[in-house]
Amino acid sequence: VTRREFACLKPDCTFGLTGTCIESIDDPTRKCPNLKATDASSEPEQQVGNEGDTHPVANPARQFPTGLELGLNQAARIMRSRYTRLIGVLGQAEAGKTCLFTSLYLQLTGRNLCPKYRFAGSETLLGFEQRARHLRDWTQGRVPDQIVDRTHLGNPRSPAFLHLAFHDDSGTRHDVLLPDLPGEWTTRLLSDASTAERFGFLRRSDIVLLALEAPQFANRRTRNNAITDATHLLARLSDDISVPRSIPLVLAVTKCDETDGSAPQDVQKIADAALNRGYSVSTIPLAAFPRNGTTVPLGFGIDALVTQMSLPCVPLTTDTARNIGSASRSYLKARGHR
Ligand SMILES: Nc1nc2c(ncn2[C@@H]2O[C@H](COP(=O)(O)OP(=O)(O)OP(=O)(O)O)[C@@H](O)[C@H]2O)c(=O)[nH]1
Ligand SMILES: [Mg+2]
Repeated sequence: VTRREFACLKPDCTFGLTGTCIESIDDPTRKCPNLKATDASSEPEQQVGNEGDTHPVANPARQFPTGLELGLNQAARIMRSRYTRLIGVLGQAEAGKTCLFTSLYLQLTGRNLCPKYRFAGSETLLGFEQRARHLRDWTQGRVPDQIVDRTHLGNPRSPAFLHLAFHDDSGTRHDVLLPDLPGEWTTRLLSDASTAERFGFLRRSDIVLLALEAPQFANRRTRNNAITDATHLLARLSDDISVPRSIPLVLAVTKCDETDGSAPQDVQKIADAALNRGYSVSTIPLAAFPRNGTTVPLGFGIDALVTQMSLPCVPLTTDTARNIGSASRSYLKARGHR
């Protein structure tokens, strides 16, 4: 029996996804009273959404997903049923994480990435549509000031995932799970290492995106803070969350419409810091929703992001990794490909 066939009744425990027991019980599959086997025959259907995700439903009657978001157990269910890439994301409030995912969804469903990538479905269609609703009011080509709502979780202590499936031009289907976390989680992680455990699912992810705001790195007033915070975040990632070196990091540099479509030079310091810690790292300049008056196209860089999500072992042209080859090999080995 593999660890993914278990789910814990404790709301904060992510064992179902991470294999880590919140109470550090030795051999939890045998000794933890809260851990329940969740094979197809015994797993009770869960409410989709964060609330109640880790509690079994008292009424065993079949419940249908709301399509808004997936909790840890539903994410684990998808990962069990087919090969799915888990995309880890970290980034402070307003970094542009939700906009990135919304743009990814709109680019795929709007057939803007065809013929290279085609939308193949989502188990969280309503969740994406809910995030995109302000954009539906987009009038006369003007981007609304508030593009998406700030992210709040139904259960503030448990991550929520969006699901997206797409085909590449060879016809291969890719499923990805995207955790849309509130920026407060990252901010809190910086000040309080004891919150690292709720990011435990990152240890099982296929790549980890660090959302860094280009204007913060370009502006002289904010540059030093941005560098300090991002470097500190890397330290938390490796020392406190213990993200394995085999998981590639992607510096998702958001709002690059404000920096002429390229990542500010100082972002390279973060790439170097990641390399020094033994990670392979790529940098992707992005502009999910460029401000009016810029020449950078809508969804700038999203195609590169999709490539990185679907082929994490292929270095991009903006790749800064010196050791991506060996990292990719160990990544593939860890995922059982080679
Ligand atoms: N210039 C520019 N601004 C953007 C872009 N994408 C997002 N923004 C702005 O950044 C704001 C915050 O974006 P969100 O996606 O909500 O940020 P977030 O990281 O999800 O924030 P939290 O949910 O609070 O953690 C948006 O309301 C936009 O005003 C972009 O491509 N260019
Ligand atoms: Mg958000």
